[in-house]
Amino acid sequence: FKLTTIEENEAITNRLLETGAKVGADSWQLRVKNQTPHCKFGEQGVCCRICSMGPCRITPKAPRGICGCDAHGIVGRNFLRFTAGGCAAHSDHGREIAHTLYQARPEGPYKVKDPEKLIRIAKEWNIETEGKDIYDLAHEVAYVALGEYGKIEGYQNFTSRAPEHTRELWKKAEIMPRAVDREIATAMHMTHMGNTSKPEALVRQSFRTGLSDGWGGSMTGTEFSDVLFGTPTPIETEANLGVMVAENVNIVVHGHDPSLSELICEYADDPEMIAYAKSKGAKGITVSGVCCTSNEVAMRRGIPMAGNFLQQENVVLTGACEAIVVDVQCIFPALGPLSKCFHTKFVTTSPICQMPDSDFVRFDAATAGENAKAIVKMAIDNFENRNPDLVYIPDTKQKATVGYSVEAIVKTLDGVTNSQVDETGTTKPLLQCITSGVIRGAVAMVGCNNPKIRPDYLHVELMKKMIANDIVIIASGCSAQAAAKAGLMDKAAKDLCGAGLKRVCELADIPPVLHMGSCVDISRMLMLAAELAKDSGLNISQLPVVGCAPEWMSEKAVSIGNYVVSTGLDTFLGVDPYVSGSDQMCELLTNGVRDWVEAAYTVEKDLDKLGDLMIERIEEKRAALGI
Ligand code: NFS
Ligand code: SF4
Repeated sequence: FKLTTIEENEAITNRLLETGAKVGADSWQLRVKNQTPHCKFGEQGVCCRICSMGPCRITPKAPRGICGCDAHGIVGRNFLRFTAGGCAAHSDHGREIAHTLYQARPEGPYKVKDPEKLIRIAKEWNIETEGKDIYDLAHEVAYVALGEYGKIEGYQNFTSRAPEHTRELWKKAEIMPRAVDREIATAMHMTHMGNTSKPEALVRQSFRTGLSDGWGGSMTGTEFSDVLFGTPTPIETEANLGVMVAENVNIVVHGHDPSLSELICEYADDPEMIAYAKSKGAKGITVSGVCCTSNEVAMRRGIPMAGNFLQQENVVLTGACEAIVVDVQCIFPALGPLSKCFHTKFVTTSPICQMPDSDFVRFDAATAGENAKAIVKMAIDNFENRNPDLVYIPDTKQKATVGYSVEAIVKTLDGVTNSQVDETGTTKPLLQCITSGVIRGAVAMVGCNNPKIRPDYLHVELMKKMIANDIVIIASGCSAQAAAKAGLMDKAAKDLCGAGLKRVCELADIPPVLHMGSCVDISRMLMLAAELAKDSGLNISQLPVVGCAPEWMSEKAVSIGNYVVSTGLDTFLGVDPYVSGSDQMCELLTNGVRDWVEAAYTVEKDLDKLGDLMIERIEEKRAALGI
């Protein structure tokens, strides 16, 4: 067993960029050069353009904007707006899923695959379930879920899943999340010209907005995706560009919303479609994915992962991609012009994500079946337009076992310890592994790639360091894909672990890096933390668990960071969230907020220091518990 190294992946990329050069394609690698160095004001967060008296930039000579706002107010407002953007994206995705559930019908295309979970949620929300048709119940629950976005009073329903202590902290700090749309609107209102410029208030609203994402919109996305498409269970798959197959029609799904990709997978598997592909000279159809939509279909169907965020152009550069079909978020507008250099169809499907140089097939829950079929057919018809001289699919790929929902983790670990029978079905076996020290703790590795960091380097190196120190990794998003591509989700990777974690991997038959899904599925990590706290009688902040987004880039990642910290988990970042221009904001985020939520941020760009700090933090928590 051998990991795929960063150098090997870079060699593949370089080879693909040669093809790009041949056809005159642009690439992020070239655009980064044109954009460097970045604007210093922007980097420090001290540029304000929220009114037309500006833009104002803070310098030692000009310490205030025209309205008199100082650096702290400007940095704080920018941070809150960043959060609001992220929360809006995640939460609107969740709303789409709730809307899809609202349209579920027994005859399809959208059905209820996990009725048990639906009933569980209904009971939590005090919705009568007795004697109700499951589809009637689905519509009722979906309707309530949609109402959560604009509820007139009260807090997000899902916050009742958080431990009592955590909710008390939220109430005391006045960050308990109300309606999702309201938190986003409040964020925009507070940051309008002439409103809040006090850092503390801006950070509080950043946290409340983040919490309405994590314990609201994102959790809605995760839970109702499970209801519709099934709660993930462990499944085998593969990762890296080598999953594409030269003889087949290659369809790549990219984006975030599984409503589209699920149906594409379904039709690509249809015997009629496969026969059609064969009639066009292909051997079959291969669907693979990029970014979080890939995580969604990998977790539930074992659909292979072609790559993560910074590999999205690479799938087109193989010359063997008949269609890259996207829904929303993290999609490079570059795919439009790039696809024009090849035969590739760039198919956009959502009114939320419209791009030049794409074929727009408006995807709608009511017509989803026909839409998906038309897209698969479009890809097949495009097979004959390939230029064989441009085709190069690197044969690099790794095996991966994925599908670790909270339910799956609990079930998998049931067998590991000699715990009492009555403790199975809880997180107690996992807790026992942690208390005994066989596992020292856990790191939630999440987030994107960012050209400021060698793609995947921090993700993979930190994970290697953690597992060697008996710290288990739960991963999601592009971080999870980095792990899968490297080989860290192959069960054989247990050999890279310390003796304790290795033993657990053997007993439970799991890889040391557990794929928990997409970025909205970080809500699964919240639920796991809440369960661990309840089952142990500890507060979440006492658990030897931390979060880490070493290569993050998107607004969504900041919203996530805010809800993870607010939930009581220390969070480590490898990229600064444009706050270095205000010492007051830095002090609040890395220290001050600890008084409200018992956790804070750490920003550290050095790989070794970042890893050491996380281990230190985990060991500190253990020492405080006397374990
Ligand atoms: Ni998360 Fe998923 Fe990837 Fe980052 Fe984008 S795909 S929602 S934002 S880049 S991890
Ligand atoms: Fe400048 Fe104030 Fe307007 Fe911002 S709000 S652009 S700091 S005048």
